[in-house]
Amino acid sequence: MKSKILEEMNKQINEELFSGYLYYSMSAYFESVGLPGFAHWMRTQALEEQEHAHRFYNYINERGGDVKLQAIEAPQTEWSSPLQIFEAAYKHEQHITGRINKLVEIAQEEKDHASVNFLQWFVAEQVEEEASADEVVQRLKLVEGSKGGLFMIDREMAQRVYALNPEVTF
Ligand code: OFO
Repeated sequence: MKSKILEEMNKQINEELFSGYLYYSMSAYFESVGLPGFAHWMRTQALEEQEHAHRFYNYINERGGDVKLQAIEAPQTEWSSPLQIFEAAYKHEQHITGRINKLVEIAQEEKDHASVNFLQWFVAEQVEEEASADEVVQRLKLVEGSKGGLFMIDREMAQRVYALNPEVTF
């Protein structure tokens, strides 16, 4: 692998692990305000982010590059409402989409077709990541001010199931 794409993929491992750390922090906040379903949803999301980081880890190793882990930034720990949290999660996913697009552009510039191909999974995944955060934003807006509505969504959020994608080997 050329050094620029290798450096940016190593940075992406950090970005994905930070995403997981942020969602884990959001989960802790939901626990602290008595919304266990939202907390569970966020912990599931944190596990998915670990899987995303691991996809890059595996890919770099397969290509003969060296994985170099960097310090993970401390995440925010306080928010003012569930809506504010999901708006922040949506904004964060837009940032990650920007990162993935940048990686694709670098791989294209370097004519690294294998990396362009590898990154397509993430291009599609980011559409889902943004959509799922935005869907919760819209639902929370609909029930704003209604505790009953919030608890109803909390119960639904508790149903999320994490299934490790079989194509990712740990
Ligand atoms: Fe890894 O997709 Fe969210 O951040």
